[in-house]
Amino acid sequence: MRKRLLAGLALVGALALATAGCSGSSSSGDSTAGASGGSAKQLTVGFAQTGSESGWRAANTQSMKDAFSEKNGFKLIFNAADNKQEAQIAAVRSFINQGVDAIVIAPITVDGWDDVLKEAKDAGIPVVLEDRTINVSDKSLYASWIGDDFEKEGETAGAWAKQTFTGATNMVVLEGTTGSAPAIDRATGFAKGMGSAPITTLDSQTGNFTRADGKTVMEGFLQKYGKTINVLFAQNDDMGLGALDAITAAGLVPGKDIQIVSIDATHDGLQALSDGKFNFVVECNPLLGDQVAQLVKKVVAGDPVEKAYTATDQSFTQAQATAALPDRKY
Ligand code: GZL
Repeated sequence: MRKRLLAGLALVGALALATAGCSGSSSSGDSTAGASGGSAKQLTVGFAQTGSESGWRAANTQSMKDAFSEKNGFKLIFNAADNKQEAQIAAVRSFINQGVDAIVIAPITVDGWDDVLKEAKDAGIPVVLEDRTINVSDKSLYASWIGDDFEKEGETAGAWAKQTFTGATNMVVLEGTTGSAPAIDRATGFAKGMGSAPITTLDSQTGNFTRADGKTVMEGFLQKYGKTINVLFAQNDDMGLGALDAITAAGLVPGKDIQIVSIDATHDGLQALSDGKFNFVVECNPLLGDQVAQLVKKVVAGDPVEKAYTATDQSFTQAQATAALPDRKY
C-alpha cells in the first residue's frame, strides 16, 4: 500500500534550508556542516536514477547532481539504469558492495524492491527514495521518501477534463512506464477528477514516458480512431510532445481538433501550451535535489525524519504558461 503521508510544507521548508522554490534550487549550506550542524565527514552516496527518458528526468538528475556536490559535503556515485529495473537493482547492489554511507533510489517501478532493500538494511546502509514510490512489505526498509503527489496531479488533470468536456467526448491516454507509481497514481487521480463526465476512453497504452514512444503509440491511435478522438491525456509532457508530430502528420490541429492535457510542466511542455498545441498542463516538480540532500544528512546523522515529504505543484492554463516561461528553470 503506497498511501503517503502528506507532510506539512513547513517540514519540507525545514529540510530545504537553502533551497529556492520551483524556480530553481542551489544549495548554499555550509559544505561541511551536517544536518545537525558542526563539521562532518564527506558522505559517499550512491544514487540509482531511472534513466534519461524525459525532460523531467534530465532536470531531476541535474538537481540531484547539483545538490550532492563535494562543496556540499558529498561524493556522489551516479547510475542511470536506462529504465530497466534489473539494472537499477544491480546498481543498488554495487553501492552496497562499495560500502557507501547512504543510497538514494528513484525506483522505476513500485514492486520488486524487498530483497535488495533487505540487503542494504543488513549492510547498515540507509535508503532514501526520491521521486517515485514503492510497494514494500516492511516500510522500515527505507528511511524516507521525497516526491510529488501523482494522484493529485492526475485528479487536477481529470477535473480540467470534466470542466472542459460537457458533451460526449472520446479520449485516448498515453500512460507512463507500466508499473511505475506515476502511471498508476495519475490514472487513479484522473478518474477521480473526471468523475461522471461524459468522457469515453477509446484506448490507453504506455508510451514509456518518452517522446519517441508517445509518437508511435499516438500514430496507432490515429490509424484506429482518426478524427473521432477529441482529447489526449498524456501522463507526461514528452509523450504529449511526441504525439504532436503524429497529430500534425495526420492533418489534424493539436490543441483544436485534438485537445491535450499533460503532466510535468517542463519548459517544452509549457511552450507547447503557450503556443496553443497543449490545452492544460499540471506541474510535477523535479527540483528535489536540495531537499533530498538535506534529508540524507539528517538520516545519516540519526536525526528523526518523516516517512514522506511531498513537494508542492501547480497547474497552468495557456496564459499562465506564457507568463511563467521567461523565468522557468526547467
Ligand atoms: C514523475 C516522474 C515521471 C515524470 C516523467 O515524478 O517519475 O518520470 O512525469 C518521468 O517525465 O520520466
